Amino acid sequence: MKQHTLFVHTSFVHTVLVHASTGFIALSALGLTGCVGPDPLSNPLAGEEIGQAEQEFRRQRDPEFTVFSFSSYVSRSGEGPAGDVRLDSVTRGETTWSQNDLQTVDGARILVDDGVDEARGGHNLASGRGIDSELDGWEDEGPATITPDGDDLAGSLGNFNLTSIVVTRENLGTASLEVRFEQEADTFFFWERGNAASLTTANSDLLVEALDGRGRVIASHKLLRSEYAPTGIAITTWNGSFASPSTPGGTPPQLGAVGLALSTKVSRLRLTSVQEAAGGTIDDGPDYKVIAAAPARSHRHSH
Ligand SMILES: [Ca+2]
Ligand SMILES: [Ca+2]
Ligand SMILES: [Ca+2]
Repeated sequence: MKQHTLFVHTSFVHTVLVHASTGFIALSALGLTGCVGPDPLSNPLAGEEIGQAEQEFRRQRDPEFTVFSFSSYVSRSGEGPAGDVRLDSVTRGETTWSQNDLQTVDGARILVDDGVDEARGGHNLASGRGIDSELDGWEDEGPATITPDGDDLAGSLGNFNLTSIVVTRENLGTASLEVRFEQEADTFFFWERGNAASLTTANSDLLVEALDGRGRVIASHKLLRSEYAPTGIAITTWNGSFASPSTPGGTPPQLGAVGLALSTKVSRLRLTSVQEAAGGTIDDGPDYKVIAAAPARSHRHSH
């Protein structure tokens, strides 16, 4: 269990400060009288009030992810269908984030990648980019490699090119990547690529965990393939070993998109998928991009 400490003001201000991992959170109106709480023996309502306070306390203390849908606005150079796909903005309801309001991944490290690709080499994680994206100057992209390190995968995610993604193959094993943003954020935009059997949207699941400053998990949500909405954005992927679509001129897969809002701010996420034998967990190797809102924009800019 997480430890917490209550500090009760000795003044008449009815405020309790909770020392949580995210700092001091003020909870007000807890029904405390002066500096001392009500005596449960002499006040039959006190237990109920404390129960409400406890609920309020828990609601404030345990951050949660909420799923939301958003629209993606992209542009291409016109070089060709296998080139760059640059994200220019996203909208959620009445709120728009342009590139200046967003932040891409600043660092990444591979925590676990114990699958083995017997046929092609490497493990499950790969760094992919549009087949012709390097020839296309419309937007930067990361490397193409089936033996990436954390910096390679940070390079995959550290740009606005939606063809530049972390690819996960489907060999038995666990693939877990920690990504870091320069500034804390509470709004995250995810895209996931389908394949030949699921052209129009996501076909993989991904466990998303929010980490606090100590690296503890403070919230988690398993993003299911069914939670993504089709974007109509087709991409190609080359990872240095094989391509999607697998044959030249084949129909390229499209991206699904889904957002996660967190009730607090973090700068680190842990992204994990598992592939087990039939009957176990089968996340089917998520191929993803994640971009965060820049913090100043997260709570305003409705217009
Ligand atoms: Ca490019
Ligand atoms: Ca996929
Ligand atoms: Ca995959």
